[in-house]
Amino acid sequence: MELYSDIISPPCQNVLLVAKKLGISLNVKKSDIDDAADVAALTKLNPQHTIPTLVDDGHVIWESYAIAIYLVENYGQNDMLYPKDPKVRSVVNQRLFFDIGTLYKNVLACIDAKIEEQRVPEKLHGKLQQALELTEKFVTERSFIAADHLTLADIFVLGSITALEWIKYDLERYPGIRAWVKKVSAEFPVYDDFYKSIREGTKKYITSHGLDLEY
Ligand SMILES: N[C@@H](CCC(=O)N[C@@H](CS)C(=O)NCC(=O)O)C(=O)O
Repeated sequence: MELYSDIISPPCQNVLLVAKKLGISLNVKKSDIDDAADVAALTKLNPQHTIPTLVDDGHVIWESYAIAIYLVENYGQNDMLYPKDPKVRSVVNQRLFFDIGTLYKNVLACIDAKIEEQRVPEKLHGKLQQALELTEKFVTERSFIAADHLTLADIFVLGSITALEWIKYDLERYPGIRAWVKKVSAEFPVYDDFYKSIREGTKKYITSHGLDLEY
């Protein structure tokens, strides 16, 4: 299975972590979204030319949440990451849709503003704060964000929280999130190395693109 990916992209990080949890080895093809040749090659597979894009024996799928669900449903030895029980799954889905539509959306808006305007406007800051307050509530209601064990929702929300480093966001006010980050990352024996590669890749990207960002 090939995954077109770049470690600095949170949606790619999420899919890579899901694959690690499932014990799937992916043939990772590094795809630079700023490189015309890479974008042209990707566009042949995915008209939306987004990473991550997965190719499984000719079957092409993109959108990280859809890829993650596909991997669990096809290759998971059990349904732990995406439970089949409708009530449990509905909570996982709620958190996943909260991530794509609210949390990650606001994290990304803040990162874009920081890159383009060197500052995060008050209004965006407020929206991010509201999303983080909800996240704090979710991670303290149960052992994990959607169930009493790790699910896809933990992996995706972890990606959004990790991305806050782009804007050097201080999580001091969110002790629940900080404790949950430790618990979720401890679920991955390779997490420290994985995190190191995110940091190194992101630093390289910031330098090579001449971005005025402290990271
Ligand atoms: N909702 C998509 C977002 C994917 C996405 O926008 N990825 C960015 C990199 S983080 C990308 O490929 N941008 C290039 C483009 O849109 O052409 C997902 O979760 O997979």
